[in-house]
Amino acid sequence: PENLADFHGEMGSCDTCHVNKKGPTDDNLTYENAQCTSCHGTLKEVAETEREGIVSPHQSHLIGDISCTSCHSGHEKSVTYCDSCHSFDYQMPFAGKWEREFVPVNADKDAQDQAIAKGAKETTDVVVIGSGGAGLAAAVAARNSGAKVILLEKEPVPGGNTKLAAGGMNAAETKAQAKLKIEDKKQIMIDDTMKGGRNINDPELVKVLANNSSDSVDWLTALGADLTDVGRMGGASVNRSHRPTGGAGVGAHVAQVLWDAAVSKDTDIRLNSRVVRIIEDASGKVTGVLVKGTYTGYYLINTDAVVIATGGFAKNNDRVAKYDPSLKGFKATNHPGATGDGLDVAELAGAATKDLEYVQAHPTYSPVGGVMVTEAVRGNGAILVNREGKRFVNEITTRDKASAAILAQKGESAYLLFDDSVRKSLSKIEGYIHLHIVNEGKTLDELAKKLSMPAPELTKTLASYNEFVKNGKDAQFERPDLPRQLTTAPYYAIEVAPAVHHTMGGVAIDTKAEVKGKNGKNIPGMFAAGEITGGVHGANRLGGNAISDIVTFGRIAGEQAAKYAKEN
Ligand code: FAD
Ligand code: MEZ
Repeated sequence: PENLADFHGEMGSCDTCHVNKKGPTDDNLTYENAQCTSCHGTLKEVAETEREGIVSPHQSHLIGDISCTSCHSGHEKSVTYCDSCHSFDYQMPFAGKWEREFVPVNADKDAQDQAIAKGAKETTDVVVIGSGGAGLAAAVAARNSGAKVILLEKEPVPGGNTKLAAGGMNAAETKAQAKLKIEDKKQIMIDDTMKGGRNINDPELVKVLANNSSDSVDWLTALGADLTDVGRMGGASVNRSHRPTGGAGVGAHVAQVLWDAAVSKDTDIRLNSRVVRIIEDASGKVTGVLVKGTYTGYYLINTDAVVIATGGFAKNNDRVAKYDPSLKGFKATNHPGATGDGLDVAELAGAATKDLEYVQAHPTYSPVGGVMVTEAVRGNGAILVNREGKRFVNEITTRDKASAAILAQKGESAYLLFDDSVRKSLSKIEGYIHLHIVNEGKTLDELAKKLSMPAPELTKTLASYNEFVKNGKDAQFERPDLPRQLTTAPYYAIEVAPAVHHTMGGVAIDTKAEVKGKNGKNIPGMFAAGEITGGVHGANRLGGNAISDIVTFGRIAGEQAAKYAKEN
């Protein structure tokens, strides 16, 4: 047999997997996945049978109930979804290689036109496109406002980039900050955001971001989130990045909380469902969306309003390089769906865009692990050293500056260096240890030897850095926050290099998340939120501001879309 379907076919007939011979009845493959688990057990049960010590493919940071068919495709070669970021050597039956080709949204125009001509079989109040944090927050908010919502996600797994977010969610004047006696002001968050964005941000959007940030933390907390650990991110004047107790990754947690809320509110969520066109009437008002279901093909949904929450395009290097040629060939920290389809769909429907030329590299990506190493490691005290064992930059400067400084070092990479006290301060680090990307030395000399670095130079660097911490002043690079001396063995180092991380530009919106048209007028019924939009972050986003952005503007977009649907 060539694939799982042939293999199962030898044991039974098509009804081993399908409810009828015609194949799948929905794009979530609800029936088919239930058949997998009825024979093989749940993901958790399968994980329990795996060897200890391996990175389990059945236990991960992915959210929701991950479908077996995300990897084990029936009629094609199976692929390891994790390989879209990492590179694991899993032994999987009938395995193929992870490969993706970007298919433009308007590639199949004739078939699309035919599906539109057939008309819609269903009608809803609000369609949300994308199941990342912005889309899920919009769906929950729209459901709370009484709207009927269909949420469409093109990937087989939900959560977009949101599920990968690590370091935290920025918010000012929060209860958690007050408890930790951190003095912060919304105005300082506004000032930091504008400065980090080189002052080209839309100031009205930045005000909405900062002024609603603590409300958004409260909103998530009321849904069950734990955002009580507060740390520092690059470019921030104070500690305002909120994450779960102990320093666990913020994104998988927030995405899971929003997912659970959306599911509990009976949102109609459809995976493997790519929106390829937004339909408007002759006056330019939104009337529907055209969907390509991976299994069910093209179909039309009539809707009063649409929320575009399709994220950015950092994983699409051709598109990135078009806007910033210096990033050609760079790896990306993003999930495989961050290709920019939503931008194409919005532009084809007349949306205006802004700031597309600003693409951000994250300074600390591990090329070995295929994973971004969170800024929170530096925020909690790690330093950056080059191959000569020397520091070369203020480690918590903004990302554009830190990335440029790393690229200027020999080998165009550097080492993120920390001690056991930093490890203990941030549970996210355990994930990097689990992925085998961390070098460890019982002494600094041992670590230097492992890294082929001059030990005396590394020792001198640490001694002078620890002296700066003691004196409360970094006399070398003016690092503003010096959380702890690095004196507790063992010592650790991760090789890091910049990778494309965030696309600041996108669809132009106003403070109500309404999309502005190329003609200068808002497009009736079209809303957008999250990384698909431009204007909030200016030329350079501050770490921690995206999760804040997607929750605040996601909620606004959902509420406004529901209100619009009720009134129209
Ligand atoms: P996403 O979460 O990317 O969701 C968009 C969804 O839309 C995707 O699932 C995508 O598949 C889907 N989609 C796209 N096109 C279509 C289509 N045509 N039809 C249907 N579906 C479609 N920010 C912070 O503030 N703090 C952090 O700690 C942090 N850490 C990060 C770590 C990593 C590794 C990465 C990659 C990013 C991090 N960010 C962080 C940035 C932040 O996670 C993202 O900017 C944010 O989550 C984007 O949310 P979103 O909902 O706009 O988009
Ligand atoms: O906002 C981000 O992208 C972020 C904080 C990432 C990280 O380093 O954790």
